[in-house]
Amino acid sequence: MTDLPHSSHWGAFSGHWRDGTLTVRPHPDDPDPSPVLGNLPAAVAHPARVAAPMVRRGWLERGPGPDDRRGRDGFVEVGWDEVLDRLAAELARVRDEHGPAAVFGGSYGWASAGRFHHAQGQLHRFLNAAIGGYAYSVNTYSAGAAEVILPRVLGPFEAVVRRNITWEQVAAHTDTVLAFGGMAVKNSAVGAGGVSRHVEHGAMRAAAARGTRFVLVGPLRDDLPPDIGAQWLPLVPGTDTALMLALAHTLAVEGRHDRAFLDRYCVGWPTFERYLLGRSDGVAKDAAWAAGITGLDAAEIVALARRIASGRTLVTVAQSLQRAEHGEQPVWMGVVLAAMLGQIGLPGGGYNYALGSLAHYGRARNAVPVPTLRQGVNGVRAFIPVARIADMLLNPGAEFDYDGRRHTYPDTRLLYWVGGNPFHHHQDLDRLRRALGRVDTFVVHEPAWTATARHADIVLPATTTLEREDIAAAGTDPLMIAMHRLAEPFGQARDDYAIFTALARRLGAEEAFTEGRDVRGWLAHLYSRTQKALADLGSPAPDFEEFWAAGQLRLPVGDDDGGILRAFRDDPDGAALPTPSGRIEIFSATIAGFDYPDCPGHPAWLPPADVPTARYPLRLVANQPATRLHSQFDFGAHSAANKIRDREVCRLHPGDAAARGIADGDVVRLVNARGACLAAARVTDGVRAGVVQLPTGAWYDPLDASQDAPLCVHGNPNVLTRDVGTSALAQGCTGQHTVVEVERFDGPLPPVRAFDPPVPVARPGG
Ligand code: PGD
Repeated sequence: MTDLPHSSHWGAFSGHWRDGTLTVRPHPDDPDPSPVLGNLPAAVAHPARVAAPMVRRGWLERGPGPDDRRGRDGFVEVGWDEVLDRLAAELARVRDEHGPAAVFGGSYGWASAGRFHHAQGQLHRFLNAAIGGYAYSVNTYSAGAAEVILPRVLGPFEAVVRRNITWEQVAAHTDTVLAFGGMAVKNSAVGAGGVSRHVEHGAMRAAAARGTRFVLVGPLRDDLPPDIGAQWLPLVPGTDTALMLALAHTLAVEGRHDRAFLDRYCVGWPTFERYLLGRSDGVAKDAAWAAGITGLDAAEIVALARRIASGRTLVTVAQSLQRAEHGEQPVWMGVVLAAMLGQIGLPGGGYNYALGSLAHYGRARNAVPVPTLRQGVNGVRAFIPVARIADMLLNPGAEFDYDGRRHTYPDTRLLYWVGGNPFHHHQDLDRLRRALGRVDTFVVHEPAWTATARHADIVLPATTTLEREDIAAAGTDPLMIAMHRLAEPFGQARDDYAIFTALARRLGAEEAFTEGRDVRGWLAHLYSRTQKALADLGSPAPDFEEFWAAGQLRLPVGDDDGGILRAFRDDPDGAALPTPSGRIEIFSATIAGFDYPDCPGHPAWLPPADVPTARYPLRLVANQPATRLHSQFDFGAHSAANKIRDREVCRLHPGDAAARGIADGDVVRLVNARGACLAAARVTDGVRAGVVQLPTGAWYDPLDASQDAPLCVHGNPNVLTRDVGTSALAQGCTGQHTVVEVERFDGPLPPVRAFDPPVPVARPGG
């Protein structure tokens, strides 16, 4: 059978059926396809798929209301008409009795590639059209701290991250890439909306071949590829700000900083310099001071400072660094360090937050807009910083700080989740379980029985992209892909769009939601915006049918002008940045005015509260997985093949393993004050001593859901992580780090049941 084009967040591909099996092939132009494509074929008909609408027995029996049995109750299979009638009635009840702010539709998550069927976009559009809006969330789990601090001190997130340094510039100009947190290829293999060519590893190789020196600062050696000759500085996790300060100190005392740049384009250097040199607090932030915090050698720190001052240097800060306590500080201090070198705005130099953290960064932008689905107007103003979800549910009406203001948590009665997996992305999962017990109704559309679906009251089976038509496109990828349908819907699964259309009909909002279009009608409509922009540019602008038949369309690429981060250097007053002062804010009067002890007016070393103890002596790094995107298709072949005895793999240093009698391949138990999980040990010197690394994404699998803080037998690190914000400024996710003990698990090994679907129970009274 013919190959049909399709796409995913981790790569464009085509699929065809042979002997009843779906075979997936990477896009032929992709020089470095992601092995994660190997997870897709299993999605078509895996037992973990949700086959029919299901309603929690207790919700059917007693109706909406708080219930701590969520996650431990049985599910009753219910027909589509009945479940849609019940859900529409419940949405109307909550809207009428409590107002739309009582519906939380933030529904964070990566969902799937495809501009039309994007799950959150569909949900938001539906809630706006059908009930007048919803309480929402701001920012992301990826970049919660950076999204708030960067616009205040340097420029808009998009300008700093996406429209800044390109990989071509690195390969052509950069002498030293100082990569805090590295630039792991597993992360840049992913880009929301789809990636047609994976270029990052090739660009790093080309740069290294020309002579670029890569310096990896971080506890894990494989956060830069092995074949680019990187220098590895394995510092203590979470101490990058101290290292940056010491580099800055050496630059300052040796007069290697660019005073002219600091005077012309920055504000606050004198105040910061007093702190750096110890004049304001009596502590000089010198290399010896930082050595005691970071575990690095003081002479090595001084040598690194001299090196970065000696040529074109690019400072990058990986997203992971700010997904931690005081996560704003390394992002801001990276800006200050680069400002001291005076190269912000020069090709291949300066500062590019998160270069190498996603496939969108370091690439040229398209010259035409890609299709987007309008979401309508949200009539509700109540919001939360995204990672404060459990706080919101546990403390309705309580006040919280965010970015200089006090806000109030809405009183959530109905929680609606599509395209995300809080039991993957949130921290302190036992607390999340308790928080979910507080709402009246929890609705989830899911292709698969994730733990989130298992905690819902109403579970509606959703199609995957493989089962529907869509358009894949991203603003920094030149290929727009016609995603053809590769499989029939699994069981009774429906598209999110079809589910919302049926609900909108029941709520009298069908026309407002659908605008009279079916799926094909929407795809052609969304495509027409790009088609018109192409025609306006004089580029080939095929009509929708031609695009669909061709399977892809190459979009023209815009000029690489570097945007405001290049242009500011030419301003006659040196004050052209969109910060309050127009300059790079080394000291921010605005942030100082907020008076937050955990985020003062200039970057600073703020010792963390969550540090190793005698009981929990190891530092856990809970980072992004290499074998799947987040938790998606964890049952797929590639993810499964990389587990050991069905468990996620954690890595630890030989010294730490030997001290605990742990051998490579042993099943271990990771434990701390919040919970425990099993994992399989990989013993390696690629991890700093004192550190254990367990990636996110293994589906939460409680041994006994009736217990508090049950053991997760599969290896989900978010049973261990802390549910606290980065600071009062950004309130971002801090899931990257915590402390644990690790011990060999010698008990009988409980089976992994995360992928077994619940067995339907009888209807109450039935
Ligand atoms: P995914 O596994 O991508 O995780 O968290 P996120 O919730 O995005 O979840 C997407 C879900 O959507 C899947 O269950 C999938 O089946 C479902 N889905 C996909 N397509 C569709 C669709 O079309 N319709 C419907 N209804 N459902 C669909 C990711 C988040 O985790 C992120 S972005 C980051 S950066 C964070 N990283 C960390 C971390 O570094 N460390 C820790 N400890 N925790 C983290 N959590 C965060």
